[in-house]
Amino acid sequence: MKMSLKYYYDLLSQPSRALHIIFRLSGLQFEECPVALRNGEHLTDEFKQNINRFQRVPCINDNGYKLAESVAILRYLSAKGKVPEHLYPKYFVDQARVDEFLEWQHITLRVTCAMYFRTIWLDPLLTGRSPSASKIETLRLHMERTLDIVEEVWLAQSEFLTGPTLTVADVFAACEIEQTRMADYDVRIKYPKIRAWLKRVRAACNPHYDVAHQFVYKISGTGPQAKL
Ligand SMILES: N[C@@H](CCC(=O)N[C@@H](CS)C(=O)NCC(=O)O)C(=O)O
Repeated sequence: MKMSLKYYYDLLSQPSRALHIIFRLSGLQFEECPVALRNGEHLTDEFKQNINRFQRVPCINDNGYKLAESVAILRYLSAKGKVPEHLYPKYFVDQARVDEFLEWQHITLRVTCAMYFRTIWLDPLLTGRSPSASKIETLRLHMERTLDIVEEVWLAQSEFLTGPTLTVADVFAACEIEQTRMADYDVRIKYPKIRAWLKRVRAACNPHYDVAHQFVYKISGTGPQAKL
C-alpha cells in the first residue's frame, strides 16, 4: 500500500537505523524505501533530483515535502505530533536535555565511531587496502575518548542517557556504538555501564531494535544475544 510518508534508508547506516527504530516505536505508518548505498543507488542523478539533493540517507518525502538529516526529520515529525512525548519530550526543559545529546553526538560519538568503522571495515572492503596499526590505534583512542564521556558523564547517574527512561537520544547513540561491532570493536571490555545500558536500550526497543540491526549482527557474526 502506498503511504504518504516515504522513508529512504539503508540499515547499514547508523542514523537510518535510529529513525527506523523510532518510527516503529512511534507506530508511524510509512512506506519502506530501502537504498543500497553499497551499490551506489544514492549516487544517481535521479536520486539527487527526486529524493535527496545531498545524496545521503536517511531522508523522507512526506506527501511531497523532502527532508534530509536525521535529527531534522525527527524534530519535524515530532512537531507534527507523530513521535510520542516519552521518546522526544514536548516540555522545553526536558526536550532541551535530549537536544543537548543530539547536538553533542555529531562531532563526538558519531564522528569517532563512524571513522573507526569506516577505516577498519568499509575502506578495506572498497579499496583492498588495510589501515596501518598506528592509524587504527589513533582512531581507537579518539573513539575511546568519546566513549569515556558516555560512560562517565552521560551514564553517570541514570539508567538512560538523559534520564530514567528511553528517549531518542539512546536510540541514536546505541546505533552508532553498535556499528563498531562490524569493525570487531568490543565495547564490553572497557565499558561496563555502556554494556548494561545497551542491553536496556535493546530491551526497550525490541522487536524493532533487532530488525534494524539484522545486517550488523550478520556481518559482525555477533548475534543479538549480544556479546555487547
Ligand atoms: N548528518 C546526517 C548523516 C547522513 C549520512 O552520513 N549518511 C551516510 C550513511 S550513514 C550516507 O548516506 N553516506 C553516503 C555517502 O557518503 O556516499 C544525518 O544524521 O542524517
